[in-house]
Amino acid sequence: MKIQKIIVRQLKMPMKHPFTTSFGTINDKTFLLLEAHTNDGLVGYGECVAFEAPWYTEETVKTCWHMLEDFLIPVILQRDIVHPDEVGKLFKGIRKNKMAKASIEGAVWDLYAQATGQSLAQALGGKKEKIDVGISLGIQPTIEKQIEVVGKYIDEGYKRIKVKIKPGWDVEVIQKLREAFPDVPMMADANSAYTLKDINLLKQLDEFGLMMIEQPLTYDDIVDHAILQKQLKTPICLDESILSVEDARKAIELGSCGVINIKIGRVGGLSEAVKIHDYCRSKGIPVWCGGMLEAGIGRAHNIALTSLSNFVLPGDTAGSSHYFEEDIIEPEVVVSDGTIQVPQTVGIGYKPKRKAIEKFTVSLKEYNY
Ligand code: OSB
Ligand code: MG
Repeated sequence: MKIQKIIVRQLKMPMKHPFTTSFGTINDKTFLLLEAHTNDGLVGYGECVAFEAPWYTEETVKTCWHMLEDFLIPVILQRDIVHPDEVGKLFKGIRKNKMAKASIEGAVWDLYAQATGQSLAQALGGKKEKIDVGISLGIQPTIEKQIEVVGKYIDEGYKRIKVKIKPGWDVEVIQKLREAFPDVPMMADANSAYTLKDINLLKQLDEFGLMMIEQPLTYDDIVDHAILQKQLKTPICLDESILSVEDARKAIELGSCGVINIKIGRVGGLSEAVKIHDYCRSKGIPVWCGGMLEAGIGRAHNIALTSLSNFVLPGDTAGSSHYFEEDIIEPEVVVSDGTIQVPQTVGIGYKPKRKAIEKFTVSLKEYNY
């Protein structure tokens, strides 16, 4: 298959609730959406998960657009591509910029699934018909409010609750949540807010029976995480530190984590995500699918990936209505009893909603050289 034209749009979607992490607050979801057209009339979509500011990784909406326009799209247009695994190889001479790369690769996976008459899940080798989901809740203004919000999502049936922690918002919050919800599968995500100097505090978190503690230390570290993991019973889950299957191998060999959160954008695309999944399975390391507050296209890709067998822990892929008044796909992603049905129809299994896409578009550019 050959891609003849790519349209890059910047969308801005208001979020229902502000999302606060150890770094700051997101009120609107601003992101790039790619539409790739083949010579024989298929259209595939990819969502770029980079945020406006480089707090989670170094990429931003603007750096991604620059990389797409000046480097990545020119490599892809009119190139004969038989399988999406080839995209990573075509990008080999371009370092990092994983989220920008993943946005094109995602569109190519969508096209490949359509061209071969499979669902995206099937094309990736996923067998599950439904997936278990959890929810990631931002930091709330007060502990009382945090308990109320957690209670609401437990009642909705989510299979595990993740709360964000940061220095000054950690042991007491988790302790009070545990008192309120003694048996609920719960975990905490620090987004790299601590260092080994906080070891005593992190050891206190070890007493609450958390499923895991996500990325407590620096975003590019695997050495201090190994030192910390030796002193904790609770498994450490790495998020920011894992950008490739090689990173996963090194972290697992060092004993830096017991669990890995796989995000398609962070690792440069679905092909690398599947490799990490397979490697972790061979090492007995459970994985789950992380989230980037995606709109419908990215969410559909996460659902397809989560249908692979070693995604044994509930991920962060909540329903569309948790994030947005209106999503850009139909039907929207619906969670019932803490699960999402994996679409079995050809492609991503959800229809892009043209009207909504146009409504949320703030700028666009077409590439067909
Ligand atoms: O660390 O997992 C994270 C959102 C944005 C950036 C980083 C993270 C998150 C989440 C929310 O935890 C996941 C979601 O609901 O999409
Ligand atoms: Mg995280």
